[in-house]
Amino acid sequence: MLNRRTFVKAGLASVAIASMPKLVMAMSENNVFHLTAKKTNYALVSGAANSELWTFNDIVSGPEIRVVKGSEITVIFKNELDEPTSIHWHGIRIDNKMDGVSGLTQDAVLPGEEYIYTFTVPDAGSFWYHAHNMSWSHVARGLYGALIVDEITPLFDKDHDITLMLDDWKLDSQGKLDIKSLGSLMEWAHAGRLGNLITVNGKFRPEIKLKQNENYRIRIINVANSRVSAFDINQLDAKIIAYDGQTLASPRKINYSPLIIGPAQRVDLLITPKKNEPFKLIDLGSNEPYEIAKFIIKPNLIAPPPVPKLVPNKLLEPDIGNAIKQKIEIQGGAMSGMRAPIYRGKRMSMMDSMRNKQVWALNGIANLGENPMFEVKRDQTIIIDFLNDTSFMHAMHIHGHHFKILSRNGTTDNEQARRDTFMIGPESTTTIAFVANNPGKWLLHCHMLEHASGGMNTWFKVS
Ligand SMILES: [Cu+2]
Repeated sequence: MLNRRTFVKAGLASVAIASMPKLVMAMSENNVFHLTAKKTNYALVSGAANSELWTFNDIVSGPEIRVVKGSEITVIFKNELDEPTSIHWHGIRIDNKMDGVSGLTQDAVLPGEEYIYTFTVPDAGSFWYHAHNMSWSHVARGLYGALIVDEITPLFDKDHDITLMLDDWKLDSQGKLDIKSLGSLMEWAHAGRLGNLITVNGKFRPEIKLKQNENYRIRIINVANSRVSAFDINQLDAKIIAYDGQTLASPRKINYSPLIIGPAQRVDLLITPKKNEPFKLIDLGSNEPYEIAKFIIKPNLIAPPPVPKLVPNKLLEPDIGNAIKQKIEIQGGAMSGMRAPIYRGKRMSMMDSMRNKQVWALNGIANLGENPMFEVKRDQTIIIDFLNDTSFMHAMHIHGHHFKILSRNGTTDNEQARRDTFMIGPESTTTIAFVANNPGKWLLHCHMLEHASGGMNTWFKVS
């Protein structure tokens, strides 16, 4: 039986430790970038056979796109794969036409074709881009990259601003990406696709070099299909700078552990190594602690410089008193008593639900219908009450907007964080609010990609 530990051992036995896996920067001229989706042979475990991955520009963790807040960027996308695909710019409060959702805001880009995305990035922060056509397969194969928007005056210089994209790969007994299990009903109806190798920027357990007594912004982006990561950040003496690309007013120490970073979520940490001692980034989200990376500290006997003053983005404050309300019940999956959902306008039989792998639903409906789940007038505040009536945790993502988390399980949320993706546990409730100020057709779905394709996916309209 192959398990995570086998790979950890194989990895350690066969490889020299990977060095600092800095992301490759996307080259641009006047903010024009080129991304080409293609097949790439890549050994995920050193010494193992190559896997056929699908990547942007042949790079595992696609090239990092880095731009300044407020700029307009153009991405010339070419699809050199055999399947249609598209690119979604996760967390960007974007012009709806450019959101990249195949089947809702655009048709998928056919093999051999080109598509041009042009949009403005209104917020400084940590974002990412990924395929949004059959994403359960395309993202699992490697179609993603970081999109980092700098403040007009960057708070940290490039040596002190580090992006770590965490991915979770499912490898077969040869150490190659397990393609056969992609799309299995087992994965779709349970906790999604869970792998056995976690990489950082495409490398297994890298070493990251930091200098003692200097301030670092560490941007953690969870790009896994479904794995929920968790970290004891107090053990790292870290503070939170930002959630999902939205910078806080000041660095925040948390008084709980672990900090959960679910699929598609981002957390920026402030880390200032005080001691000349290495430390590890340990993922506590699995059954056993999993070492993800090791920080190596170079001695540096200076007094730590002051932490730069954080600059939050300007987001509209929800008008709670005049809000409209919507309830969303998350249903289905294994171990649930859900009645077969409505799919493409018809109530399915249980057999059809399994056959179509539509085993999840939002308010009784699996996947996108012709009509939106709800419609909001532009600039209206909406409060959404989510009830998770399933046996699994979910990562609910809203396109085109950031929301405020008002309460969880009836208790006011202390942090009132602005996010684009929130985690909700089994049999739990969460209430969020946002000003629907971005017109268009927007997706609302679980970012555990098997759950989304399996039905936990809907859309709403801002008119
Ligand atoms: Cu889910």
